[in-house]
Amino acid sequence: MYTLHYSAGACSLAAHLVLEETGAPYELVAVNLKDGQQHGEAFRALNPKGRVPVLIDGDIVLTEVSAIMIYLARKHPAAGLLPENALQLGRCVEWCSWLGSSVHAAAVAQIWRPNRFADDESLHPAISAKGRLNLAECFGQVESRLQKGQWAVDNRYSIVDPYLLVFYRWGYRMDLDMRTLFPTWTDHAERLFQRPAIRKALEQEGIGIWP
Ligand SMILES: N[C@@H](CCC(=O)N[C@@H](CS)C(=O)NCC(=O)O)C(=O)O
Repeated sequence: MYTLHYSAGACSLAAHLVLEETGAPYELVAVNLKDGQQHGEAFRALNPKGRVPVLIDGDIVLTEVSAIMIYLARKHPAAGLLPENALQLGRCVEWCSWLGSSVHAAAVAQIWRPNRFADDESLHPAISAKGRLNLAECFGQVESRLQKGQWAVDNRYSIVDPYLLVFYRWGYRMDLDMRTLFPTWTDHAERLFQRPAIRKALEQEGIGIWP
C-alpha cells in the first residue's frame, strides 16, 4: 500500500494520476499548503524540502514528481507508463525534466512565488511579468510539440501525459484562455479526461480540468 502526500491541484496531481493508472492500492494524505503545513515539523521530517508530492512505499520515502512517476511506472510495468525503448524513454525524461525545471521551477514560480527570486518586494511585479513571458514561450512549445489525437511521446500513453495536465489546469488559474490559445493541448486534455483513472483521481482531489 502506497501513501501519497499531496495537495489538491498541485504538481502532486501528476503523481496521483500515475498512481491511479497503475491500479495499485494507495491512500492519500492531504497537505494544507495554504496553512503552511509543508513547513511543519512533521512534514519536514518526511521531506526537508517542504514540498509535495511525497510518496511512501514501506520504508521508502520518495520526493519529486518525476522521480515518483518513474518509480511507479517501473514498479508496475503492466500499466505501460514508461517505455523500454531508449529513445522513447529519453523523450519521456526530456519532457519531464523540462516541465519540472523551465516550466515549473522557473516560469510558474516566477509568477506565483516571486519571493523565491528576490526579497525586495518592489521587484516582484517585474519578476512575475517576466514569468508570464517565459510561461507563454513554454506553453507555445507544448502546443507545437503536441499533435492532435496523439499522446506526447510517439503516441504512446506515458507519464508525460498526466504531467502535462497539471500545467494545462494551471493555465486557467493564470487567467489564460487555454481552450482558445492552445487547441491541440486542449484536445490532449479532453482525451485525458476520457480515461477513467484520470477522472477518478480528479474526483478524489475534488477538482476538474476546466473552470
Ligand atoms: N521539484 C519539485 C517541486 C515540488 C513543488 O514545488 N511542490 C509545490 C506544489 S506544486 C509545493 O509543495 N509548494 C509548497 C511551497 O512551496 O511551500 C517536484 O517536482 O516535485
